[in-house]
Amino acid sequence: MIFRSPFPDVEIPDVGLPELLFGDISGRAANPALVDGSSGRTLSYGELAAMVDKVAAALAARGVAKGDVVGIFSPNTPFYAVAFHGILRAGAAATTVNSLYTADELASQLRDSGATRLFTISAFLDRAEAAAKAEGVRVSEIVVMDGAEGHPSLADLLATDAAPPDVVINAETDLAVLPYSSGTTGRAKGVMLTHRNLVANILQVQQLIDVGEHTRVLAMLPFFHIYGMQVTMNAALYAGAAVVTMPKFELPEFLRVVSEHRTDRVYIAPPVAVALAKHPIVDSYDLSPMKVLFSGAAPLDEELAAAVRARLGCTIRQGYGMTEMSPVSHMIPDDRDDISIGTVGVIIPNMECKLVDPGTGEEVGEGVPGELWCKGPNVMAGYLNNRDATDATLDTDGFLHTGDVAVIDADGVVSIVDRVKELIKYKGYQVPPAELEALLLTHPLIADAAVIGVRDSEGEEVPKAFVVRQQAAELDAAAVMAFVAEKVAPYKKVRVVEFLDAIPKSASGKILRKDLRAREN
Ligand code: 4UU
Repeated sequence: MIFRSPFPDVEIPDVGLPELLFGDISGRAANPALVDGSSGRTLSYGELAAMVDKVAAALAARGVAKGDVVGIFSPNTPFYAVAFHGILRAGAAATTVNSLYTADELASQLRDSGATRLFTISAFLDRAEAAAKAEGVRVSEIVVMDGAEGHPSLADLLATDAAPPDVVINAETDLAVLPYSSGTTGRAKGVMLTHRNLVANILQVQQLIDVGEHTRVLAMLPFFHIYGMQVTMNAALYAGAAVVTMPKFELPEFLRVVSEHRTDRVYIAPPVAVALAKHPIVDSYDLSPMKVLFSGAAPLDEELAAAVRARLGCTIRQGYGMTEMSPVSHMIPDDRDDISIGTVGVIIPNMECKLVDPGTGEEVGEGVPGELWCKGPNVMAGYLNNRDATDATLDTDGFLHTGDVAVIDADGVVSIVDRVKELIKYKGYQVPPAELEALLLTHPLIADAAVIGVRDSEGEEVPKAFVVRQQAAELDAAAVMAFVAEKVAPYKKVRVVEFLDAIPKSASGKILRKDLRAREN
């Protein structure tokens, strides 16, 4: 049984993303496009579009062309958007890197994506330089946006007299971005999203949300992650909103920016809702400008959301998506107060879904949980250089197998109820168990290891490692956690350790994660 969107299809024009966003800004050239939440420094739409052209021209003059990949390793600032759209405007694809990555994690993504240039900021230059020197990394130049000795700065790129290159984007086939996601299994992989994928998703959500030139969006979620990139940056710029950037989440600064910059649409992941519901300092700020609080990237607890609504008097909405879907497939439209905030709402236009029993492979109907499969113009082209992973995720009918278990009710409202994939989400960030398992196995005193997500006392999902010690080895939980913490971004840390005599495995040697999960209940 196919479930369709309750909305009619929207038309997806055959244009590249920069063309969609900046092709006709004549009516809004003087309006604010990006505002630095810390300094208040503002780029108007006219300035942004001109800078994007300059960066594209400078990159083209340096030999960057269609088919190339350029990395961005930076926190959210207005200049992130300049670099991002300059890269796409030059015909290259942007691979966006998590700001918390260690030099080794950064090197892996640069190597795998084949990036030849990297944009960063001076505060991240140590990690960027170390990664650029790593074996197999092809980065030949690091642009330090705010400037650093021995590297070109963004100002240097903007000083070019060259005209923007005459690249013809084939929206259907040309890659726009290569964010990394582990998908349903294994390590992080490059997700090939075309211009059409990104353009489609922006237009698919547009009529479900009240975002326009009157809107001020808070962009605290990182632009490197698909949610920040597409929902808070690109969809907002398409609509002509002002995007107020924050480099990271800190509660007092977040509250100050909402109140002083009067952001009326605020995008968050669920842990921020916990702070908004409970923290005493919330009362010290005037949060009345915040009209809509939108949550995604992990399950939002309905009671928690209701507590935030009661305390702050704002409208709460939820969306569901996945990097591989550019990212949105379901959301609660702005005007649907009747839909429970504990659900992810309805199927967005141009998409269809199936629910499939993970045990039997049979399609199920209303009211019965099944793995959610989705199809639409926003679904990725595949994983970079990884045919097997692509084939395991995207079927021959074009349905993406999400690895999430959902239920759909008689009104077409969808709830996410479980996950059948390995992926762990810590505060909305992806933690791929396969990566931690491989790292644990490099420890000389560890014979075998498996990692799953468990709930901590606050209900937050955290990575737990099951570890088999080498014979007679002395190794305690603290040592295991310290070993991992030293090598990975902080959000990937193992937070619980249990020692076992053996890791449960199938005959073919696959870790039986469901047996490990069953031990937890
Ligand atoms: C339960 O996290 C994302 C995308 C987030 C997003 C998308 C559209 C947020 C708001 C929005 O409007 O992408 P990934 O690739 O990092 O992680 C995808 C996974 C999903 O497969 C699911 O397991 O993150 C989980 N997830 C959710 N789970 C994402 N959103 C939700 C949600 N409820 N609302």
